[in-house]
Amino acid sequence: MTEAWQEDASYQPIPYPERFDYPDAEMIARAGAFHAAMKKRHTVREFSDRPVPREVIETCLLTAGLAPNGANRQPWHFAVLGPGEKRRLIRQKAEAEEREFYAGRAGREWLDALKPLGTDPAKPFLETAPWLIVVFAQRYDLSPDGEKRKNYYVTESVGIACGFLVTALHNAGLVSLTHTPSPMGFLNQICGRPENEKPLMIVVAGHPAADATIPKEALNKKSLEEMASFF
Ligand code: IYR
Repeated sequence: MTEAWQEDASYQPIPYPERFDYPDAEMIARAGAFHAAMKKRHTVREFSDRPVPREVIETCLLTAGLAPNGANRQPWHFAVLGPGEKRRLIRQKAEAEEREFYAGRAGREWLDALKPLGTDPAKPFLETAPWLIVVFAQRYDLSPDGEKRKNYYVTESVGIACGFLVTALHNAGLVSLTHTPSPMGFLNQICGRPENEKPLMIVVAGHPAADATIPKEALNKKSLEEMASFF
């Protein structure tokens, strides 16, 4: 007997559009070349105000939108802000939260963990960098008549999209910072986003300041033995 889940007209398989079939040696070389390229990616906290064409950001967002995701619901929204008044407000609100966080709300253990990164409540990059991308996760869809439709694996999906975005920005020659003021509910109001969307992070994008630094700690990466096991 055919069960309902075995057959559905909405399922229309098409041939896999692209075959690579690289020889093993070429795969190994390509994997190594990509690792070397990604090893040059570093989170930066000091941004230049040098402008970046909007088209670069648009294309990187299209790349983010290619991320694998739950039931292909693509449960993300990117609110993109160039310099302006909204950015001043975001900085004000974020720094107010961060001052409390660093003054003790985080707790001793968390603050100790952050010491090697040298972070503090000052977030000038929220105004300096040419672009802020506020990433929202759509916990459910809302139809115009207010009906809710559930989304799936929302945090995982949007997290992967952020990974694609950060990788695409790096590939374009830009630097980024994934910034997470906490709590960040104020972002809904400033970006005019509905209640079904939860801000997940701000991706700050641009060029590094001339005197930009990275914490030495950032070079401390786990070895393969430390982070993987093969069976
Ligand atoms: N959101 C704070 C604190 C912070 C937390 C973690 I975990 C970091 O990896 C970095 C910073 C801030 O932006 O300063």
